[in-house]
Parts: sequence; structure tokens; C-alpha cells
Amino acid sequence: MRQDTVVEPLPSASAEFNVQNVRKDFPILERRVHGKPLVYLDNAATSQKPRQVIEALDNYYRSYNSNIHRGVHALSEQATAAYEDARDAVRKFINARSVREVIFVRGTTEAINLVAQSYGRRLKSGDEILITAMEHHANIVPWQMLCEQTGARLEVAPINDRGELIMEEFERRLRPCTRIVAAAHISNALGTVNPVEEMVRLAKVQGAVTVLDGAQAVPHTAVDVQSLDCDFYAFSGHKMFGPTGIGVLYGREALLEQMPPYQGGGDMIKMVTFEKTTYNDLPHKFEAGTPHIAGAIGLGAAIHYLSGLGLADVSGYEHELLEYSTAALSNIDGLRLVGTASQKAGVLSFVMDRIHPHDLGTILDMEGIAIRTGHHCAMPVMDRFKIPATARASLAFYNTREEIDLLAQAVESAKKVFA
Ligand code: 7TS
Repeated sequence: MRQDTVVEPLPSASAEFNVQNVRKDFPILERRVHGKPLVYLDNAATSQKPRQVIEALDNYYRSYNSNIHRGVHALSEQATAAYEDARDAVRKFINARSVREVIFVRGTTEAINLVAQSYGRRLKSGDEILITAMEHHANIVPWQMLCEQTGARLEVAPINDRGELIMEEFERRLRPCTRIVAAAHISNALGTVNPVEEMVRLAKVQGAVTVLDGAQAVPHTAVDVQSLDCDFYAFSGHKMFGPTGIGVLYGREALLEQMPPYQGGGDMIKMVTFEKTTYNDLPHKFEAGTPHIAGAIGLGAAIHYLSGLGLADVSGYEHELLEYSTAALSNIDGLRLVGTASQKAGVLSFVMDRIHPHDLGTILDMEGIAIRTGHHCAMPVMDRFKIPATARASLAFYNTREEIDLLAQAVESAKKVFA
């Protein structure tokens, strides 16, 4: 290999990324709410959909709607090909080795439940499952259910006041009896980006399998499951500009092969008699019943769209916008950001003196500004910071500095209402 290759400097993200052009792809961004232009800052809850995704769904239902893997007719063949093409698009997007490692599910929640209820069956009393204190309920409750079923124990690695995982404490809780380590790649309540490569490496030393919750990561940063070296990776289509009701569980093939099916029914079998049933090959073993065909095709279109934009440019743009937003909100007297990790994605959780987050959310809504308020399905995070709720603005690549200015102005106006 040549050692003297000249590396071209990367163009700056803002030069490459034209947000006004990108916004034209999202019809919903043109609408008004309460007479004001919509400012959509609730992207961690769900993202908006580009025309390309909406058209892929429309086209499927208009021109080749059919059930898959079973028909001999043309429509069924076309639908099957589109569904399996979408699977291959996912495989490329996360750099899985094989389509056998890509299982379509309803979303992150179902993906984690699948691992807990299938892989988890082998756990027993004395075994431990290690999670972090910043998990979404979807990465807590399935493990608690598994603990109840098997007698295993749940361990939680704490976070510091900035909302960062305390690595020494994480390491201390990793023991030979730790069978599963499950952690968010990026926290939805705090925006913290976890050092997942290092966490996976440490888990492997103890022989634990690793489950990463990528719900908030996949829309914002390039994910490579081979370089992460995780065993499972879960994410949702609707947070990455695709449809609701579709998501992905990536699993290492050798593990998936050993695991029992999660649900039984059509499509996941090879042969059924009343005496014995044999199961289908991967990935179909884990896809019982008619799947969300349109959803998978829409997700494929979303991946195509995101790849076209380039995740490096998307990340660069969002990072600049996060810095701008952090500065704008930090300038507001009486506002405190919750989650100030040094490695952060575009989530701004905050509390205000004398204003309940719900009241703030309602006032902002009257200005056409959509944020989320509440515990963000991460009640233990609220407990950690001794607050009942936060207001949360979460960014996507179609948000602009002007929208952040509107948010900051609206928060200032709300202060006057409560003064
Ligand atoms: N994990 C994380 C980190 C999440 O942010 C979410 C959804 C889930 C799991 C569950 O994903 P689902 O698609 O299966 O529901 N988070 C949020 C949120 O922050 N606001 O609404 C949903």
C-alpha cells in the first residue's frame, strides 16, 4: 500500500450542506401551526419525512401492493424484491456482513424485547445484566421482565452531573457474571454520546454480549456495526426520516443462529406438523407473520435519502447547530441545561426557574414551536437530576439558526408571562 497518499482536506460542513434546499424535500415544514410557521424541534420523538419516503410508500400501495415471500404472481415478486432490497440497503447502511443479520421489527422497543425474550432465555439466577442510568424505558423494562423470569439481576452504571457515564463505575460493575450489557449509543433525554466502542471492548473482556440502543444515533451519525463490534444493534425507522412501525435489529449471525424464535407464525417456519415444526433460515426465523412491507420499503427510501445527503455532512451541520443552540439557550437567564456532556448530539433538555416544562411547551406551541416536555421515557434520568420533567428541543438537519432564534425569543417571552 502507498504510504504517501495525499489526503484532500474535507470541505467544511456548512459549505457543503444547503439547509434551505434540504427543507424543500419536507412538505410538512411548509405548514403553519396556530397561524405561525411550524418550527419542528421534536425530532428525538419522531422525525419528519422527505417527499422521497412519502412517494415510496404511495408508489407501493398504488402500484405493487401485495404480500411477500409467498405469491407466484408479478406483484408479489415485485413487493418481495423491494422488501429484500430494503434489507440490503439497511445492511450496507450499518455495514453488517450479511442480510441474514438484518431483522425487520416494529422499532427499537421490539428489537430490544426480541433480544431479551430470545437470547435472554439462557440466563439464570446469579447472572447479571448491566445497563446505564441514562437508558430509555425501552432499554430498562425488557431487562427487568427478563430478570423476573430468570432470577437474573439488573445492575446500573451511574452518570455524573453532566450526564456522562462514569466509566470507572461501569467497569467496576462488569464482572464474569455479567451476561448482557445494554446501553444507549446516544441518550434521548440528555444527548450524551456514549463511548460505545470502549464499552463493547470492556464487556467482551468479561464475555458479556452487547446490545446497543441506536434509536438516537442512526439518524445523526454513521454507524458501522463491524467496527463497533457489538452483538446487537437496535433502531427505529421513524426517527431516521422513515415510517413508523418499522425498525431493525442487527444481530451477529452466530448468535442469531443459536437463538430460539421470538414469535411463531407464518413465514418463520420451514415445515409444520402437529408433532414438530422446523424453523426458517435467518433472517426470516425472526419475522413471523406479514411484516410492515410498506414500512420496510419506506425505510429503504429514507436510507437512500440520508446516504445521498451524506451522514458526515449531516453530522457536521447538526454539530454546528447544536453549538449555536447551546449558546443561545445558555444566554437565557433562569434557564438551566440538563445534559452537558462533552460528547453530545443535538438534544437540548432544559428547565426554567418558575416555569413548569409543560406550561412552557404549551406557550411555545402557540408560537408554532414543537418541543417535547416530560420525562422522555427516561424517568430514572429525571430522578438522577431531581427534577420531574424537562423541556426538550431536539434537532434534525433541516432545522436552522433562525428557528433556534425563534425558540430563544419565545422562551424569553414565556418568562415575561410568568414574571
Ligand atoms: N431508545 C431510545 C434512546 C429512544 O430515544 C427511544 C424513543 C426508544 C428507545 C424507543 O423507540 P421506539 O421507536 O421503539 O418507540 N424515544 C422517544 C423520545 O425521546 N421521545 O419520544 C420517543
